[in-house]
Amino acid sequence: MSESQTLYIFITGPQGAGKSSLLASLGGDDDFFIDHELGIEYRLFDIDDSLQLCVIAPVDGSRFESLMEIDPRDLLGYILVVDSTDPDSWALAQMMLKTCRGYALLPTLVAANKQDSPRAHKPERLGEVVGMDSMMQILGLVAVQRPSARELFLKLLYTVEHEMEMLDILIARIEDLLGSQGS
Ligand SMILES: Nc1nc2c(ncn2[C@@H]2O[C@H](COP(=O)(O)OP(=O)(O)OP(=O)(O)O)[C@@H](O)[C@H]2O)c(=O)[nH]1
Ligand SMILES: [Mg+2]
Repeated sequence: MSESQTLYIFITGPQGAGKSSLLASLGGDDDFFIDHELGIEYRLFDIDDSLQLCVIAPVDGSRFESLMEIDPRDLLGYILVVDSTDPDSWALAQMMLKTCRGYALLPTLVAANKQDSPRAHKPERLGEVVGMDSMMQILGLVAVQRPSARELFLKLLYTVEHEMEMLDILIARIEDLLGSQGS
């Protein structure tokens, strides 16, 4: 019998950015868990008998033990939630992102949250400050609104899929090239 596997998406971001709101908006109460001992909040999606997707956020956003506990091979990517109304928090957000991507360089979505607020800066402005890198995208978010949360979450999954497709194309091309070079 094959063992069941859990894949992870890690949510990070400064205090009050909207991490818990995002997790809450991604489904109902039944699949949402808070583990006070481990200091994590997470949501589980049962994909089938052998696969689960766990979307996880530390209760204290400045702690990364829960990330380091995850085998990088089981990590699909990151969501950095940032308060678009609070530029003072953006430098910290940038450091948090560096910590994650230093652990494992993976697809990353920067969520410029609270776009419903009149004080919100545009996602592009946040992108200029946090800095855009490979496998990174920025998207506006209203974490307290379910459709917005869902769209953002799917966007990360599409980004992961895109990266995998790129690798498939690369492997096929290299196989071709090496094959045509003769023995
Ligand atoms: N207007 C608005 N308020 C939001 C949005 N997302 C979150 N908030 C509010 O911002 C506050 C902080 O949101 P949380 O989801 O608790 O943020 P957090 O990142 O989990 O914060 P900590 O757990 O303290 O690190 C709450 O009062 C939310 O209701 C949003 O999209 N728009
Ligand atoms: Mg929280």
